[in-house]
Amino acid sequence: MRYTEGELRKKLQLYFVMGSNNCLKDPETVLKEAIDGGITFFQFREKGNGAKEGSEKVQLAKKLQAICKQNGVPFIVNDDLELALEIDADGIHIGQEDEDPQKVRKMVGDKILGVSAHNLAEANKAIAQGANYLGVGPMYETTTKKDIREVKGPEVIVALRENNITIPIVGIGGIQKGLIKPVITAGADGVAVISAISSSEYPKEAVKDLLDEMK
Ligand code: TZP
Ligand code: MG
Repeated sequence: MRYTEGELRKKLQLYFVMGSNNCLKDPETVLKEAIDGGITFFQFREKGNGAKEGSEKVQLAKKLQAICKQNGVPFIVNDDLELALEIDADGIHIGQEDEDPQKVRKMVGDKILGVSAHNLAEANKAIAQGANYLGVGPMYETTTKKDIREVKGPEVIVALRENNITIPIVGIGGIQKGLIKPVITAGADGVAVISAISSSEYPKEAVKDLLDEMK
């Protein structure tokens, strides 16, 4: 990996996940404002209704990647291994229904590999297969992703930590202003959010509010 585990832990503090259809405004503007507010990690997740495909998706990815690069924010691609390799992203994030992490690890070399996990068995398997961090959720109810698993709350992170899962963890799903503390207290290194930032009229202020809660 291009970061030490300790460095990655810090970078994962406020992880903004976004695609064009999550945004109220132009995605580049949203990302720039979110970076001004202080996000520490970014995932390009272009999927669902009206999501860009083919060359349009690649073009948008490149624009957002350039913004991240200028600002020292790691740029991760959701699912799309081909895209992650083509544009030389900093990493890739995959879910349980996606490609096998072991295969992805072989393809991406020392890039950051994030894997979604919902329980101890999935977490242990992901780690054995080369995950650098885990996305654990859904923490709370959300309407942003339709095919979500049962909401288990921050307790699932407590259970992972009690069972010797020590790699970096971010909580995800329904995390909004006022809901961050329980996720961090449970043992997460950070939180991953979509709508708390992307659906705000003022992404910069939204980010600052979220960061304030981590103090
Ligand atoms: N994975 C689990 S829940 C979720 C993803 C991508 C959606 C998170 O979106 P929001 O708006 O932060 O609830
Ligand atoms: Mg996926």
